[in-house]
Amino acid sequence: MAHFPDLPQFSGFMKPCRFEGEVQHLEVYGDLPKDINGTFYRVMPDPHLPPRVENDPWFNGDGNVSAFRITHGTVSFQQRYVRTEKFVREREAKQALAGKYRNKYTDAVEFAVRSTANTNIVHFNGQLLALKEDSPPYAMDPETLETKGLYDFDGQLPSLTFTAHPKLDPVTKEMICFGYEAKGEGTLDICYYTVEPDGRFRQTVWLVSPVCGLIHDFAVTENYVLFPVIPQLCDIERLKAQGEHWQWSPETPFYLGVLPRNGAKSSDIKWFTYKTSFPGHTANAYENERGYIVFDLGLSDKNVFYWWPDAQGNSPDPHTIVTQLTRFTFDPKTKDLNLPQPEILHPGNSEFYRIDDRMMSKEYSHSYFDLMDPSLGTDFARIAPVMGGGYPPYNSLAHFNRKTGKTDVYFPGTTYLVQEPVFIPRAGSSQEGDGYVMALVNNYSTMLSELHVLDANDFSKAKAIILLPLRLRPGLHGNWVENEQ
Ligand code: V55
Ligand code: FE
Repeated sequence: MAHFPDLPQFSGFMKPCRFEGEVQHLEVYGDLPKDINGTFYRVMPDPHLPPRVENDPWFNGDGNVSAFRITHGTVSFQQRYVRTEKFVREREAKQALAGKYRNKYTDAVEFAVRSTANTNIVHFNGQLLALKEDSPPYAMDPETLETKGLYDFDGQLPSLTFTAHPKLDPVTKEMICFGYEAKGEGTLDICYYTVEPDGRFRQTVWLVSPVCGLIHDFAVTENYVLFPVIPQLCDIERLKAQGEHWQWSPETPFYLGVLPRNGAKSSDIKWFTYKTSFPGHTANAYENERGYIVFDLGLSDKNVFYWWPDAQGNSPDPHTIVTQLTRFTFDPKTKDLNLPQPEILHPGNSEFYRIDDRMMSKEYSHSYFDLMDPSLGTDFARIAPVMGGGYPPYNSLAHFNRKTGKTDVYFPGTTYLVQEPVFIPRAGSSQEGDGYVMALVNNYSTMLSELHVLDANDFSKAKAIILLPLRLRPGLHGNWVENEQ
């Protein structure tokens, strides 16, 4: 096939970008603070060739990494695809060879590793790790974005998989990780592991999940790790029959695995349950003064991944899906494994929660996230024809302050949607929430991308708007890396 399918996920703003290269001196409007010095790395699923499977979901595109380097008020941009085995072999073959999302039984050739490296890009121990949760990381050079290769931590990686959401401890600098389907597709095995700042593995604990569910994000407190299982289940027989990797299971509760963070044995895991729900991205978790776990995450009562329906083919109308920032507070030592009723921290339809990362695992008050609030005035009639589809849209950035209960909202305008924010600490300040918030913004009137920079304490307007001469496809995750790192 010589072009992308005429489907929402390949149309309008969702048309694959596929650009590699650099642009120096991006246009800057407003006042870009001179004390922002570092690089914003982010990754988007961006199919480099038309897919083998026509209705291929957004989640299956090839990882294309963008780097925005900011120094003393100037910005340069670079973008490069991760040279995964899939990318390299397909480029040589001049056609897609990998088949369905996470189903090797639909491939044209046999791959050693099927990673698309499209979900997150994390800086650890001097290299960038491009992550897809079905595989080990790919390592990249932070300066050149050259792919160094598949990275198994010099042979230490015990799991076939590595989460797209590892946590970096701001104090010990260790990386806390896990893999699920860790002994192969359809397996119940979870592997929990932590890596010292110099790359040495410190501990590995093998766990067994009650169901073969999707464990996308997780959370870490001072003394525990939490594994929220999405009731989207994998079945190896369905894979062999060339079916979908995931199927929504309305009979399956929301399982939350709770494991001591250090020195645990496999049998120490406790599986708490709550009514069938969709746990989205986590904001943070910590232990309160009573020793209870406080766990903040996005929670929906519907199947957020509506493109993977249940066994009967049912899935919700995307317009009816709402995710809310939700707080579970519970005693990790209790024998009652039913989670108590959670509290809704913010009523809006939100996702992509970020915090001041220095507060990871600690009691905190500030979170920053994407919000969809149609009452803000988005001109849907105007943008709908060029929006494309297959992903959940958000029209504003929110700053929620738990201490005051107040939310500030940044609305970039009637023809814009936003991507995931990142928090940038102000140089020289250690106070939580003192800094900037940055996010890529899709401009549907120019059909180009913009980087909007806000003062974290003033969401009334952007401090600076950085224009790209390009349209970047909606991405998943990114991170800010200070120059001295
Ligand atoms: C997610 C994203 C993925 C994936 C599994 O956002 C879960 C959640 C971009 O790929 O493969
Ligand atoms: Fe994610």
